[in-house]
Parts: sequence; C-alpha cells; structure tokens
Amino acid sequence: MAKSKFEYVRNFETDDTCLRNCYIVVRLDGRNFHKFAEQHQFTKPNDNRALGLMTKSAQSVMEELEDIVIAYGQSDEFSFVFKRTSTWFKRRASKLMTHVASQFSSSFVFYWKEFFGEQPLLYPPGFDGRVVLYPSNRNLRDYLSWRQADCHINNLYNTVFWTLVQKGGLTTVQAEDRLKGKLAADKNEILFSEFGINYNNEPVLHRKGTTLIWEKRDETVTKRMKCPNEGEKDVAVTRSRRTVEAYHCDIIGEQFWEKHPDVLEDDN
Ligand code: DGT
Ligand code: MG
Ligand code: MG
Ligand code: MG
Ligand code: MG
Repeated sequence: MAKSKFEYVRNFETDDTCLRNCYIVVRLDGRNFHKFAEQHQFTKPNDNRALGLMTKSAQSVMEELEDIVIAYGQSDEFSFVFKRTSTWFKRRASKLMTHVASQFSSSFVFYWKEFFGEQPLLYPPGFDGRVVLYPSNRNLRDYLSWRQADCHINNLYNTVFWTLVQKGGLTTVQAEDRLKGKLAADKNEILFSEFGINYNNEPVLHRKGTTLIWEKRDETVTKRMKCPNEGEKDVAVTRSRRTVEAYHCDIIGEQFWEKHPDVLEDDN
C-alpha cells in the first residue's frame, strides 16, 4: 500500500515496552479525592459505599481486561498486577495503564447508583495511573505489603483522629495536636482507655483493605435436555467457573500466599 508523506510521524512514538519476566503493576489513585469525598458527603474516616464502588470498579477491570492476577485496594487507590508472562498489548506500558484507568473510571461512574442510590454524582471523577515493574515474587509481595501497611497506618490514624473529634468533642486542630508524634501503641491506648474501642475489632475491610483474586467456583445449574426415548428431562449440570473473589485479610504474612499458591508464578 502506498504510504502518505505524513507517515514518518509514526517514528516519533517512543517504545514503552515493559521488561520481560517482570510483574507489571498499575496503580490508580483518585484525583483530588479529598475534595471529592467532602462534596459527596463520604462518612469519615471510611465510607463503605465508596469502598464498595471502588471494589466493584476494580472487579470490572479484572473481568474486562486480560491477565490481571491480583488487585489490592484501599482508600481512593487500587493496584492491579499483570502476570509476569503477559503479552497483552505487547506489554506496552501506556496501553495497559490507560486501559486500566479508563475501564476503572467508566465503571466508577456506571455503578455509582448501585452504591450511592439517589445521591447524585456531582462531577466526573478522574484517576491517575502509574506503572511499576517488579522482577521477583519477593519484590511484588513487598510492594503489596507496602500498600497494606499504608492502609493500616492511615486507618489507625484516621480512626483515632475522627473518634477524638466525633466522640471526644475535639476540634480537628486539637485532634491533630493531640496525635502529633504519637506512636501506634499510643493511638491504640487512646482508643481503648478513653473510648473503650479495641482497634483490632474495627471492621477488617477498613483495617486490611480489599484483595481481589480469581477463583474457581463450582456452579450447578439445571438444564432441560433431550434424552433418547425419554423426551425432555431436567438435568443438573455442574461446571467450574472463574470468578473474581474479594478478601479483606492480611496479605503481608505467608498464610494468604500458601492458601492461594496459583496467584503468583514461580520465580525460576
Ligand atoms: P491526589 O491523589 O494527589 O489527587 O489528592 P487526594 O486528595 O486524592 O489525596 P490522597 O489520594 O493522598 O488521599 C485520598 C483522599 O481521599 C483523602 O483525603 C481522604 C479521601 N478518602 C478516601 N476514602 C475515603 C473515605 O472512605 N471516606 C472519606 N471521608 N474520605 C475518603
Ligand atoms: Mg496523592
Ligand atoms: Mg487521591
Ligand atoms: Mg490516595
Ligand atoms: Mg483503535
């Protein structure tokens, strides 16, 4: 086919192929969600409708796109891990990242009503994305541990902070002063001795975030079948289906990975 004289502009495209053998992580984060949460009256410190919508949108990403083996989310962020052998979109970082970000954003708007009911979405939300490569299972697990530790640190802080304000009658400035330089043990102590709250009994969704993985589930359906000489009959048919399952558990320790050995491929 004849080429136009404009064709050369293609050569300005830069190569952004992700290094082979590495896990490709795409992390999304809500743009200016501090304001978005205020304007949509998110409950503090955690809004279960918002967290549910984030998880639903992440499930849609996993179901619609190829090769995502695990995703982890907390607050206004979600990380998606593509399997290390993925060849989807020739491993082009910009393609993978923009597909994740746009699928997530459109799902967030599409499913809004399912979680917020009649409360209107006031303006179109956006999400930024970044791509990070991890060459080993250890590095990938440390990445996910880092995000879950971040969830814990923020949630402990936010839980004490808003308890001091909502139940302790402090202003936000006073609560901030009170918590300056305090260690995790001090925060647990304030919650327990002043408000009778055991942090470990707080909802696990808020303490651990949300982990999504693929699982095989047996599904039994009744099918009407034509049988020779017997006419039509209802027959129970069991088939195994892959579905995205949500967990709110520790993913820093070994237990989760021992229980789900198929999520990560071997290092060698
Ligand atoms: P960015 O990411 O630089 O565009 O700015 P932000 O404002 O999104 O900052 P970020 O991502 O560091 O922090 C997330 C914000 O989202 C944080 O200000 C609190 C808010 N947020 C997230 N989840 C909830 C929630 O469940 N309830 C409430 N009230 N706020 C939430
Ligand atoms: Mg930020
Ligand atoms: Mg944000
Ligand atoms: Mg964030
Ligand atoms: Mg096209």
